[in-house]
Amino acid sequence: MSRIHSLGGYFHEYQKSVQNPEAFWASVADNFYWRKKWDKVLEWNFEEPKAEWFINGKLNITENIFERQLFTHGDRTAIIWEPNDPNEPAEHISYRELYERVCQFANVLQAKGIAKGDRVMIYLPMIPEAAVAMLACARIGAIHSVVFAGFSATALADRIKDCQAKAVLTSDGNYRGNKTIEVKSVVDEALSMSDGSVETVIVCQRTKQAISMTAGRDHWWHELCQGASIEHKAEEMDSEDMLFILYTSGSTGKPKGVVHTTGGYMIYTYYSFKNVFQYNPGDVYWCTADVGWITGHSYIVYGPLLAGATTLMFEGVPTYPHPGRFWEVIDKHQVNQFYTAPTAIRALQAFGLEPLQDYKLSSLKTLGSVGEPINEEAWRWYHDHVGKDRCPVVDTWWQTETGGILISPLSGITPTKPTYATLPLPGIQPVIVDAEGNELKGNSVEGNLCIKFPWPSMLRTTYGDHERCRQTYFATYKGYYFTGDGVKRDEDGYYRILGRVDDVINVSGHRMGTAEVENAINEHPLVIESAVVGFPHEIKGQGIYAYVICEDLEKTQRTEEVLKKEIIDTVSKIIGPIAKPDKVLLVSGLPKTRSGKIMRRILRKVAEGDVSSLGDISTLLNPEVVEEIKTKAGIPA
Ligand code: 7RM
Repeated sequence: MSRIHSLGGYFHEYQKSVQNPEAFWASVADNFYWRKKWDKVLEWNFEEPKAEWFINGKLNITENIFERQLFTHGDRTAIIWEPNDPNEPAEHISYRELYERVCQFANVLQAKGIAKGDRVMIYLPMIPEAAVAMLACARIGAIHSVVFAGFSATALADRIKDCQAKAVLTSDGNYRGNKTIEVKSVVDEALSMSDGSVETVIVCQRTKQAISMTAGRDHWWHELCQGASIEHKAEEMDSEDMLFILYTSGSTGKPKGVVHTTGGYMIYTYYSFKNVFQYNPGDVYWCTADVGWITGHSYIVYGPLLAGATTLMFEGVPTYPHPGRFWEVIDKHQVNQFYTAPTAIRALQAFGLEPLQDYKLSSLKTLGSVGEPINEEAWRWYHDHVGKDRCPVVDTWWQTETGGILISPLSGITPTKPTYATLPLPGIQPVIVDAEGNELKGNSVEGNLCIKFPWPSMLRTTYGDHERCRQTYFATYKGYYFTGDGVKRDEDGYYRILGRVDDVINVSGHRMGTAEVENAINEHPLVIESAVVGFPHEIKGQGIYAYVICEDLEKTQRTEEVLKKEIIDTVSKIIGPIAKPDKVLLVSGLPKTRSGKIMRRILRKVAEGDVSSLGDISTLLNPEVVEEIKTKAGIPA
């Protein structure tokens, strides 16, 4: 179904998808089970913006994962779960078993008064219950919002408040490498900061550490499941009913709740999964992302399960208990498609080839990359040493907002080129525009990446604030969805993503707004003002460089080192450890324009250690501060 088999086939499908998008997507949607078929495929305009797919179609996405497939492959493994500790046994969960666990938990949620349209926060580690929780929400029509379990209490509380969540699903603790992380106490702290919308907390037992349970509010997952039926009739959803909200960073301090709906997201994640990875029945597919990111949603849970695939879920980290763990897991479970992030590749590359030596990796057929631009060296290392020169590397470009992969090679079909995401998937119409929004046609051009026609898994809105969605994505260049990424189209028409052109940084594949980190730094009582920029980092892709103006050090009774550490800890507390600045520079001023805008361009140059082309700084309000910053950063005059 819907599978492309050759490069000619790809061009043919692409043509069809552009000439008649509605007929094209309708034929993909025909593969699914709709309780009621749609009246119209698409209605859209980018002014509001509005995009509606499969209008008046009725369905439930979990019915398409389970009921549609149970007769043909109820016994097939849906999820292989590999725990953090390799000595703990892996779990193999069949489609039938997963179906029963999802139905049972759907009954549990309903018994707790959670109904269609309610928001449910999921703050769980990488255990099968995370997938069960998402699917159970989808089954009853509740809107899930997964928050990465490494985020802080403040970050969790902000998200709970923003969507007025009614329940939180969490665990007692979380194993990560040699650490045990308290998860429940973070939830408790978050709830003490939020405004009472949460009535129910369901706690999954993982580490069995001692935790406190609030009577009436907190319940054990396993206790609620006792006696709950394993049968459940799925709620009927409209194609445009919300499936989930996922918070992501933008260029302002406040994360946005990106909204995805049911029908379009379902067919696009399925279609892109099958074609990009060229998944065949019986293959074992492994994506190393966390379910807290969009990659985990679309390509651990929904896409693979809709395609009847076996998807591996890994609880641990790449280097525990040794830097060969990924390769060990690939051999152990005979993984055929492996999908990870450049930051992980670079981190493992730093250990050399030794950790690879004990493993065959002969099951591998396809390697994937996602999350940030992959540098040529990492691409080659991945291709030559992990793929042993015989596995195509699919460099998949997409975003939380796009819901699924938009630009990528199809494995074994599209000829690859290191660092290139290559060509758009069928149905995707990328355009490159200059700063004024003029479309740059033809090959060998560089500019800002936009998309000019809707696709089924496009974001519909930002939760509770449609105007923000319009402003952020549809107002910069009229008539286009603006991605925020710079891009080059080369002489072959291949796309190479150059990275963000806005104030968003990408640290180890995690997206962060510079303003978000600044706000966190500013929470420290001695901080007056701060400015954050990204700088090239060997492993993380980008590191975080913070310029901070503080109260007079002498009055603070602290050494510079102590103050810097406090600032770093503040960020860790407010956002989470992933947002910790790599470098903090205490300065007396920040370079500003006359209108008071911080000149980040200068700060970026200093952070890179390259001040040869600072440009004209004479228009600055305070040009003298640039010399001070250069000196403090250790750049010779
Ligand atoms: C899937 C995901 C989105 C941003 C995006 C880009 C960057 C993602 C690639 C990439 C170059 C890639 N969603 N990005 N994939 N850059 N090549 N293959 O990562 O919302 O968290 O981030 O990530 O800048 O705009 S995300």
